[in-house]
Amino acid sequence: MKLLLTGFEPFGGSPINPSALVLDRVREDHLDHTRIFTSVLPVDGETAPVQLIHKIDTIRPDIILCLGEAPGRSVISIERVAINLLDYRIPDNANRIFSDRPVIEGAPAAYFSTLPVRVLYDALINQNIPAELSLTAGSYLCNQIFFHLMHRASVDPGILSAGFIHLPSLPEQVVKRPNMGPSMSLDTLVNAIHIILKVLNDHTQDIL
Ligand code: PCA
Repeated sequence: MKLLLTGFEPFGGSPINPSALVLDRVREDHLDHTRIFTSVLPVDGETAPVQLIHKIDTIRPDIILCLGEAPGRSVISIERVAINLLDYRIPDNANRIFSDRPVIEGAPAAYFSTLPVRVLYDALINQNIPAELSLTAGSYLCNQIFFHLMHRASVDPGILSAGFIHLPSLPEQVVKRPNMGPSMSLDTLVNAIHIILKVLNDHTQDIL
């Protein structure tokens, strides 16, 4: 099997994005039945979906997991649902703001993740990693990419399992913010993604 794992470039004035840093640390993971491919997506509402779809077309992954940073969240958020809404609170890295418009005109209002979200949640909690099942990925780039992903997965029988997970900011990011807020260490995030990749490998093997 092939697993495509994506992260995002930094955005919103931060020089780093934990979702991109994690990719470097898990790329070499050895999974029994699965080869890992990684890609860092731009925080650009025009080019990010094009890059994602291009990667899917060239790699033809069986499993797709997209990661992003959720500043202000304290735990790993396993997203359940992508909504067909763009409503940026801050500009993207190309200085664009999209408000009150669909991600894809004429597409359904929402799609559910097809990752085994409860199994992933249980696996993290069992390893003492704080996690939640989240009902919103927001209305910015992460939700946008998640929606494009699930729209594609809805018509692509080659994609067995796909979804999105938000990561908290890193301690070195929040110490520079006025109110600081919650964070999680890179080692814990990497550990969480190791666990998630193993569960996805085993679970997808079981459903084949
Ligand atoms: N987080 C943003 C976009 C890129 C990222 O890592 C979001 O939650 O939409």
